[in-house]
Amino acid sequence: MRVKTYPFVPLVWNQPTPEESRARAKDFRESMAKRRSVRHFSSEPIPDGVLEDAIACAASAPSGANQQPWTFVVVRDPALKQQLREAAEAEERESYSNRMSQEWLDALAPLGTDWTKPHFTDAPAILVVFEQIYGVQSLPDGTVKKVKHYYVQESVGIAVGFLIAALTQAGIATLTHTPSPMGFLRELLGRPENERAFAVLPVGYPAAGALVPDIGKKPLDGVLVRK
Ligand code: IYR
Repeated sequence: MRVKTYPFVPLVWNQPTPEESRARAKDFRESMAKRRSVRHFSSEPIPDGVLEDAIACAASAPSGANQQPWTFVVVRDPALKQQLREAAEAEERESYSNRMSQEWLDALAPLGTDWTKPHFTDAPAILVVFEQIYGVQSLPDGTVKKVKHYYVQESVGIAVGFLIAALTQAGIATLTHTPSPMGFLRELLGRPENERAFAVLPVGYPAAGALVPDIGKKPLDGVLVRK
């Protein structure tokens, strides 16, 4: 069966002046440069609607064949957050003691991370981003068809970038946390077989007196190649 193209419509495009472009690029760069990964959260709630807007921003990201291979789960229930914490800490404890190589532990040592994950219970909400390894289409005859997804990890990575930028813009702190292995997330959150956890992002305000490591970013000259 031949697949039809979408109808094409005129692009909505408001071109900024060069000065406006420069000013906006600088403003955004400066606000994003202040972002820090936060590991100590207060329980202060997030204003209504902020997470929904941030997730809608993430879900507007480009994706392979516009398949949007992602699901965002927002966990606010304290009992479920506690369960997630216990499961994550059990995996992390095993990873830090037996699964991670000495080289890996040495790479992390300056950041002071360990198996304890208090952010699961301290932050007012936990976002769990799932990648949809394949799509599931229900057919009129009641059967279900698997749909191949393309560039899933790239797409979900871009969406998480949008999510972090949107949260930062809204003044909400987060951490990109990848407990390993992550199978417990699909189980505890009751997600279907075609979904695999991609990242966990606790969200909220930093705890009073929260400390962060005094790290820097590479200078532009170290990451930008001009030809
Ligand atoms: N998942 C572990 C270990 C960890 C790995 C990397 I790479 C980090 O940048 C930070 C931590 C943990 O969350 O502690």
